[in-house]
Formats: sequence, C-alpha cells, structure tokens
Amino acid sequence: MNPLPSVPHLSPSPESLVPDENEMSRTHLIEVKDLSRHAEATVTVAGWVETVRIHGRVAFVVIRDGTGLLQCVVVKKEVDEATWEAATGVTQESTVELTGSVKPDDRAPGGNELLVSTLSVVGPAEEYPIQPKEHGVEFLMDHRHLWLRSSAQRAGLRVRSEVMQAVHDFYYDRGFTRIDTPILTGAIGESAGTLFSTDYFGDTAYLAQTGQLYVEAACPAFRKVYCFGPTFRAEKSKTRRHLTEFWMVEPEVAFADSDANMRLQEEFVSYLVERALERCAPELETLERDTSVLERIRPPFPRVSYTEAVERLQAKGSGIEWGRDLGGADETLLAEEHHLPLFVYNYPKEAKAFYMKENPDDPRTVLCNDLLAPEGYGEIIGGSQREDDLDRLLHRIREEDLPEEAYNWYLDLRRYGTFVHSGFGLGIERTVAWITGRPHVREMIPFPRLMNRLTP
Ligand code: NSS
Repeated sequence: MNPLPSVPHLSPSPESLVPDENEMSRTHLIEVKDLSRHAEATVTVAGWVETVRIHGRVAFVVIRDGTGLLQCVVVKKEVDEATWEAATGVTQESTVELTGSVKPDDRAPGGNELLVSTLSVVGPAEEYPIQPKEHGVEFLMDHRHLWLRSSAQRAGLRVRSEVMQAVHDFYYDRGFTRIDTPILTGAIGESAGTLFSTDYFGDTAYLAQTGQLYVEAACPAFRKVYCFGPTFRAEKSKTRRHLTEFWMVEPEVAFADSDANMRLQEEFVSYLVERALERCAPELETLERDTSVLERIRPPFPRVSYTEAVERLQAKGSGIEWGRDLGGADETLLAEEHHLPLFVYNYPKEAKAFYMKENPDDPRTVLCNDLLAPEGYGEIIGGSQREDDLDRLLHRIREEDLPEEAYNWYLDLRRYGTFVHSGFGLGIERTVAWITGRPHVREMIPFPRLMNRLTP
C-alpha cells in the first residue's frame, strides 16, 4: 500500500511561525511561552498588567499575555521619560506593549525576564474590581468575564480545553464518526420534568437534554459514532454538581452490549485523566491537585449491581429503598470505599429513562450503568444498552405517557433493521471538576448557566 502523501502546506510547524533573526527588529509580537528561543534578543511583547512594584529607580511590571507570565524590568536611567512614567503609573489589567531584551533567569516564572527599553499603555484599565483578597462567590460570578483572568480559573479552563481535545482524539483514533445532533428538538430525550421549551413558529421546541436518540439513528450509517455539544436541563437543583447548560459527549456503538459499554467507559475515562496528567501538569500544580490519586486511574474499574449497592448503603445507615434512584449523598457513600471510579449497574426500571433495555434475567431492572467518580464527585457518566425490541419500546413510551407521534422516527430504528447497541453520556464539567479537584462545576465552564444566573 502506498503511504499517504504528506500535505506540508496545511499545517505550518510552530518553528515556521517564529520570525527569524532578521525579521526580529520589526514589531512582531512574540508570545511569552516562546521567549526562551529569543535569549538576549530584542523582542516586543504585549499583554495585561498583573502587578507593578517600584523600588526606587527600578520598576518591576509583571504581565500576562495568555501564554505565560513575564517580569519586565524598567530601569529609570535606561529608558526615556514617557516609558518611566507609563511603567510607574500603569494600573492593574491595563493592556501594555513592551520592547526589550530577553534575559534568561532561572528564578523568573517561565525562565526569562525582559529588560525593557520602551513600554506603552495600549488600553488603560479603570480600578480593577477583583483584588487578591477573599470575594464572595456571587460577586465573583457577577464578574465572571473578569474572573476568568485569575490563575485558578485559567488553570481550570485550560484543563477543560485539553480534556475536550482528548475526547475528540480518543474517538477519532478509534474510528468513530462525529455526528452533530440538533439543539432544537421535538422529542423529549430524557425526562419531561426538566425541559426548557421555546416557541417554534407556533409549535413547541425543546432545548436538547441529550443527543442520544439521534446518535442511535446514525449507528446503522456509521456503526460507531459520537456527539459532543451543549445540553440543557431545567433542573431546579442548586448543588455543586448541577448546571442548566452543560457539555456532554455521547458515544453510541452498534453491536455493543452493556458489558462492552462499560469497558469503553473505563478506557475512555482513564485516557482523559492520563491526558490531563501528561499535558496539564502546571495547571494541576496551580490548582494544588494531588495527582497521585489520578495516576492510579486505570481499567478495570470495580462494578457493583444496583441491588448490591442498596444493601451496602442500608448497612451504612442510608435510608435508601430498592426502586429509588441514588441521591448525591448515596453516591458519595458508595464511592468512598474505592480509589477508582465505581460502576453501579442494572437499576430498577422505574428509576431510569424509557429507552433502556429490559434485563432478561430480572425484568424489574434495565441494562444500564452510572459511573461514580471517587473523592465525592459522584456520577460523571450515565449509560445503557438500548431497548431494541419495537413492542417493548412502544410499551415503555406509553407507560411513561410520552407523546407517541414525536417518537415515530425513533421507533423506525427498530422497524428497519434493529440491532443490539449501547452508549453513554459523560458530563464534561463534572469530569473536569473531579480531575482538577475543584469543588463546584460552575468554575469548570467559561460562562456557567445556573438556576439563578443568566449573566454575564
Ligand atoms: O442524564 S444522564 O445520566 N444520561 C443521558 O443523558 C443519556 N442520554 C446519555 C447517553 O446514554 N447517551 O446524563 C449523563 C451525564 C451525567 O452522568 C452527568 O455527568 C452529566 O451528564 N449531567 C450533568 N452535568 C451537569 N449538570 C447537570 N444538570 C447534569 N445532568 C447530567
């Protein structure tokens, strides 16, 4: 077989984006993360002022350019009047542009300092509301658009970005096809109680709670598929695990049963953790995450049936009764026995959604699983084998009092070549909260939507 032809024009290497020495005298902005390649050279950088300290005739201006922090040293006798005044008068979060020479210094963050020749203020900042002191959560959330600039927020959202890229890489490498599912839908995906609805030219449209029904439809076309997008739930829960808008990745695989589904989940979750450890070490350090607990995350994960889980919980004094879904407190109690995420499988039918396949060995239950993260983070995945029998599925839709017409197309998937298939949904914010060790999902999405928050 011939090797694939290379396509050099498509992706320039990072090197080719860096100007060569001759170009350097022009005003190319250099990114702080690349400064080590420019030791002793004169460069121009731009960014936002984090702090200014003045010691007599020397000013130390620390800037953040989005790729790193840089201490810029301004010596009064080496610069003109305008630069000295700008450096000593500049306010926190002003945008500045600086030219100077790069001085390697092991003690400096990033390993370099800039000995400044000129500094100009591009965008002055008014008195910055977020100070290095304790602010209340509501204050910080009101200023989310500025709070994003703080080191812990930057670190958390960088991990989120890496995890999201890892999601695509994982499925791409395994031959899955990405299917984008609609956000405006006519069918209820999960449960009628938590729908956002909107007028749709005189009809009612719902914001998607899940893309699942659509990825199921794509299975006979592509066999292994996934969707990854925002999903919406009008849940009246003010907990640290609930958002009204969150991102979910949902793989769906033809000819996979519930057992294969759990194996894919443990492989996937382990991969996401490994990627974060490998590529986000500085961010995890900023967040003071104990990474030794993450290093242990490898398949296989322990499994416990719902029925056994209820017995364990009752033995621990929980008031849970067989038939009810597990609450957050129950999940924490169960998971605390394990260092690894824990599968709880085969829940009672009445606790779960209509589309799950009846368990042939115990028809009171369905072939499904939740995956509970350790350290009290609770459920990060919900998944199941799907009901592939037309009559049983129709029966469940009627039992749940769902509008049958809206599911006609979904029932077609059982009329035209039905097949065993399974899938799951992993919530990105809960997963990233666990990986970063942050207490609340609201910090794990750039602009969280909560019951009481629609701005900024
Ligand atoms: O409701 S789920 O358990 N399952 C589904 O939506 C299926 N249709 C997925 C599938 O089989 N394709 O939600 C899946 C995950 C859950 O484990 C959480 O990690 C996350 O989605 N989730 C949430 N995250 C944040 N906030 C809220 N409100 C939320 N609800 C679910």
